[in-house]
Amino acid sequence: MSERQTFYLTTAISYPNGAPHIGHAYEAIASDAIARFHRLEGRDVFFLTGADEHGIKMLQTARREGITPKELADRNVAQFKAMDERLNISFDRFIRTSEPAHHEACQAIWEKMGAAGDIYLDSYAGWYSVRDEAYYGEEETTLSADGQRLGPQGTPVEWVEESSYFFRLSAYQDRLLAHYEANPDFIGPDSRRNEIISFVKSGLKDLSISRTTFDWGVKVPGDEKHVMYVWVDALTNYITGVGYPEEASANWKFWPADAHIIGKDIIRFHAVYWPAFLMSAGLALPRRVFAHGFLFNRGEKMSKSVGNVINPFTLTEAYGVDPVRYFFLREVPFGQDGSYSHDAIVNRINADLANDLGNLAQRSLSMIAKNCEGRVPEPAAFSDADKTILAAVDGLLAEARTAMEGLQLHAMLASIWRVVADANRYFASEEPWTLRKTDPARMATVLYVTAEVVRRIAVLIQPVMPASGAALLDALAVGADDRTFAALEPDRRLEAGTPLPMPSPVFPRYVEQEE
Ligand code: ME8
Repeated sequence: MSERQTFYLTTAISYPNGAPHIGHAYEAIASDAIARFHRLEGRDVFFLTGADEHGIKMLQTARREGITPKELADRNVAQFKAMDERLNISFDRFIRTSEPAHHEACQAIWEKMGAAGDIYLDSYAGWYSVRDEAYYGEEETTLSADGQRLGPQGTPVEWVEESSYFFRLSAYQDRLLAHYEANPDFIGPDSRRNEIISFVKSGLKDLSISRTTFDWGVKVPGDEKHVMYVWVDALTNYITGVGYPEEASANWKFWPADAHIIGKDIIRFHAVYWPAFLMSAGLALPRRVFAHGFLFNRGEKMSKSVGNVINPFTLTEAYGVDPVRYFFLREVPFGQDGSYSHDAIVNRINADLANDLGNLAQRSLSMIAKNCEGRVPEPAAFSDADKTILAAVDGLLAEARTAMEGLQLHAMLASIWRVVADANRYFASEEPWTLRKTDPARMATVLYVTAEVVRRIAVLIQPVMPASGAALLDALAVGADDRTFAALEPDRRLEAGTPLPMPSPVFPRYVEQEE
């Protein structure tokens, strides 16, 4: 038997210096939908997420709160894990950079880069932003009205001088550009790819990769006064996560990653530094780095029940987990910025979920319960209208695959809902409630076709709405083994005569709370 194809997906690892916010939830949801999609394809998926616990930012927050950075991390990591659980995030491993195995991996990759001649000791002086954990050239900084020097992200910078190890990033400029050229999908979306190419073309300076002013981090092997720059440590999580440096470990087969999903603010670290480190260490490069956009609350007042603080917990409490997952992935073109508001979320819930898909399922299934002895009806020969809607729904898997290939999650959902709309028009124009009296055999066929459309759509929405997809499949008595994309092969249809449970609505309307 041939090995199943592997698929390795990662999120960024979050800074646990505060509670998780909507941006973290968004990244987790999108990545989870991608991981679930590939599992439904039958692939051997490894999905990594985690926490980035080192660096001066953690140290400073901990000091302010009068606790150790480890205590701070422990407290917030529990919140991140609770968020993942709430959002139904199906990660295979939650990595923490404070784990000993991770320290070992960082030291191993450091030694490889050193052995390649890419690390040297010097001293560093420059404009440092604590907030960004990055040094900037003078030309990248500006002076604010009150005389504060600011980095390119608008954060305060200060002049810092210290002894530091450097990574010979300048030596990788041509190799990086050649890699971008040869692998057009390496960086996505295209706007980010162009941004990175022009950044690299403008010239790369060697990178300061150690610090001596604090010790909360991974020690530099052989020179323990230094801890590694937090980004060397953070990026390495992607290989620690699959067993590095033990290349004999069972999970190393997953490397290189198929996709690193990150936000647009950290694309440079992932598309420039990380591949250079990997080249230096003689390791394979990830196949793709994809930057999603930022989410903003457009300042619209959310409803009272949601409260003023819009965090992932209050949001899912108010609207439900699957509707929130659907909203973010449908509303925001993946790779672009997006915004959310109470009205926009309620509109998606009521229009797309309750009215379009919810009603289609509930109306057809309750007619079957009442008029077909609660069994999948026996269809007669298909009319042209039946064939047209079946062809449309049969074609969705191919469309979803194409969309997923480009990580266009919103396009996948748009295709599915285009067919949901077609199916509603089909149902309305066939009028099965009239056929009940005039032509019961034809009614049975229309209900069969509609139920088959619902089955296929239920399979396809599982990556985005796992619980709702499962509930629809339960309502159609689809067995646990028949819920993958293999069940969407052209010859697979609902089996007539299968007894069905009493249907209950899967997508309730959102009703405004009395204020
Ligand atoms: O950057 N909308 O951690 P982090 C969407 N530890 N995404 C957002 C967002 C928003 N408003 N705000 C942040 C770090 N993000 C590093 C990563 S990876 C080796 C190390 C995204 O907690 C952000 O772009 O600040 C990043 O991908 C993720 O949330 C974690 O951000």
